[in-house]
Amino acid sequence: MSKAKASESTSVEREHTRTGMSKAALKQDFLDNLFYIQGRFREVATPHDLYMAAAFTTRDRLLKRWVKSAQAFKTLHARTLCYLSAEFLLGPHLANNLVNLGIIETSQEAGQELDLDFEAILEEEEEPGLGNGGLGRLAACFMDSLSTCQIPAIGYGIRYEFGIFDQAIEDGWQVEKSDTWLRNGNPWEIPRPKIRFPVLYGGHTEQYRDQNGEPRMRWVPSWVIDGVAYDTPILGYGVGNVNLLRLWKAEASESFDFQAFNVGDYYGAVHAKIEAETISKVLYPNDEPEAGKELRLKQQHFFVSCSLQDMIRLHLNTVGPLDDFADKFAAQLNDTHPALAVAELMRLLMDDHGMTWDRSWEMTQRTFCYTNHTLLPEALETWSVTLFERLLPRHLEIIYEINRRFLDEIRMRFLGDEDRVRRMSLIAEDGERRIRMAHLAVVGSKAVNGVAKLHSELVKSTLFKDFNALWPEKFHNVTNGVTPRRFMVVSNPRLARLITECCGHDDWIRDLDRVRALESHAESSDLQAQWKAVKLAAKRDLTEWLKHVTGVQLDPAAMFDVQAKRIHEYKRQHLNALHIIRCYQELKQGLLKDPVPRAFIFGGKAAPAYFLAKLIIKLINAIAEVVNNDPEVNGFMRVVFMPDFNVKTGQRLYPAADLSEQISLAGKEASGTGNMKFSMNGALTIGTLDGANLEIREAVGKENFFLFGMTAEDVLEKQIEGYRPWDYYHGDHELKADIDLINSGLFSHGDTKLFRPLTDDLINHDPFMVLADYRAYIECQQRVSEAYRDQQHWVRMSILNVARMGYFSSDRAIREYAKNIWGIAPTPIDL
Ligand code: CRA
Repeated sequence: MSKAKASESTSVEREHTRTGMSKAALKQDFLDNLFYIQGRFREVATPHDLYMAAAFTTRDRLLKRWVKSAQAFKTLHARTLCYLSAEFLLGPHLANNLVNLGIIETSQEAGQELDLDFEAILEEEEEPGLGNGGLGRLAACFMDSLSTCQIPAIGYGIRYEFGIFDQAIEDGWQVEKSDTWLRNGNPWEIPRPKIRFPVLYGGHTEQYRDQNGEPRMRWVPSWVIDGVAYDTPILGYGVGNVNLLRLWKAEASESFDFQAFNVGDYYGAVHAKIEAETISKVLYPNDEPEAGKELRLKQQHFFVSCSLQDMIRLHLNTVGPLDDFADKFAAQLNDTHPALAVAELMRLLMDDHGMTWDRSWEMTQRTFCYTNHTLLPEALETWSVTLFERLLPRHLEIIYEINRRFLDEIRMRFLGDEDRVRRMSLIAEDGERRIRMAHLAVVGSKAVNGVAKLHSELVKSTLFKDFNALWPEKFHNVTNGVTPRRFMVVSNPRLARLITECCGHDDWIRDLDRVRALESHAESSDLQAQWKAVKLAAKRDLTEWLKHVTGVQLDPAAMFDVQAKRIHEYKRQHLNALHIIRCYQELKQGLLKDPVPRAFIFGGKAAPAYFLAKLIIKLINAIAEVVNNDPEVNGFMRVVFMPDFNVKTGQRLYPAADLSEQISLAGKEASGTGNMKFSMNGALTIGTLDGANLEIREAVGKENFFLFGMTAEDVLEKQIEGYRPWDYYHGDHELKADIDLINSGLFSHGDTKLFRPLTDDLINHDPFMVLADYRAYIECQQRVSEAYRDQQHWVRMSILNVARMGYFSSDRAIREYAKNIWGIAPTPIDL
């Protein structure tokens, strides 16, 4: 063989090893990566080395698709969606990428041949917990669906060094441990040290005249830091499309002259560097956060500024002049956390790129779209004008000017209606002057949406009533969805196989509407038997794992009744706890003749400073201790609090649930997405008419959903007429007995004060009307137990739930956004 030929064939071989999908190629690349990247061979490799080698082997296969996608998007000038989000709750990458590449089975076989424990390798991965709950996880599902639906997209966010805390339970209390996801390195990200932008803070602004004598503004900051890009490829399922997740890390500025500030002050200079890096250090651990923390505002400005500068750079590099920026990009604001982008884009276009106000404003309004995720007043972000002035003086000027022009428009439209002007202003003037970020987002966006039908209606009729009167065409609904790849195929492979078998194809994975084919088999006793077996196997797996992590032994034959989500009063985990106490009392009193055994399973983190939420966790664990150790009842009921609910542990939970608790007070849960994950895995829902529950119930059929409780309208009425929880407490002796049992000290080793803050709050205030819905909930739970007795009927309902979940795929949500809001068409990538 000639020399040239030999080298050609080795390069083909190498290409094959690094990107080939065959078992042989995977094995070879795995061993190569173990050796050349981890510096280990099989015999001395730690489990973590093996995981890293598997991750790099998978990443090698993503890169080819990534580069292809980037090239295609560049040459085609593809219109691109930028998803701006302070949170991306991604979950482990490895299994998901293997599924999306279509090589999970081949990899399992390759692992077997190399004598590897495949499950143990998957288990090694620490998930990037860069989010709190639903909002962050939604962003991650959307990234998966954007790629799968072949929409060119970039996700922009923050590369927090510490994501959401790890939760441990000690003596029944939540204890927070710091998350260390980066400790052992992150094989999925590629640092881009050259993609770096300065971010300005503080100082003052000044006017000057440009070369043409035009007056312009200049911002003279007192502090500059750099944002550096870290890229993670996001592959779609069964397609060549790879989108980019670009997260920013804060570093001390290279361009800013520290020495000028710290002459001879070496310590001071290093301190400034550390200070700069705190910006991307830690995720704020509050779901639906209370506004007000200075560092949080710094974080918001940080990632928004980097992202917009990056978009402008990309635009100038590919398309050219900035005049058609809004044709190249649509930018989705994931809640108000990135709403500063409205002012920042104005600043960049005017101050850095010399555009006029009018042109900049037109472009800004055509670029942004805004999703609202909550109506809870305490979660609506406002920033004090004083703080703003100190940190972002130029943005404050711009916001004032946006507001001045906007309020002029209102005064013209609604003559003499100063009350309306006050309500709609971007600045709240009652008390300390504050900037209303939601108003900034609405005014600066071309489209605003809620995340479920009911929520979007409430957005229009309550929160943004005045804005809806002004711009009715701006308001939309896009009901949330979740990705069937992670939440069915990855987490529940047995169920996925059964569905594929039953449908005769696996196209449902990319087109979830096609699971409807199951409907016609719902009566088949053969399918029912297999369905039951799949559920039982998942329950066995969970039982074994829970025994291992908590010591609590469940009975896989019992009904698995699960509530897993952030702990919050509005989600009413305490209502669930009251039902458990009711069951306990009835068993103790021998009132139940033939009880249906239940395992009550909870999971969820409480914000570290949220006292009542933490007390609810303690209460659940306290009840668990008594119930699980009482031989009189523990054959019929067990209670377990699964620690550290996150994407990874959630994936163990969803497949094993029989009953999904979605019991928030109507009108409070914007959508919920756990409700969808449970239902897709064959759990039946007990729920209120809240968030997406309404639509789930319509989709699966009213007869296959356990509904109880007040409607959002009832709630409003009750609030107006004056809600008196005290009356419920005294009017329902069982309810009273349940609450009194908590206060008796039975669950707290005789301490009658421990849970008082919770019970007193329920009896006297009960802001989320637990007591008003108690009776309806208890009765509904009795219907659930009755239904569970008839296993054949239950399994049929379970099959129908899955069969009718097509609508709740995040692919559907993304297609709606792409068509109705962004105006972006798919760009398929051929390999
Ligand atoms: N906490 C809502 O409460 C919703 C998600 C995603 C939330 C959930 O009902 O499913 O958003 N809201 O849309 C939120 O984060 C800032 O508001 C959530 O996750």
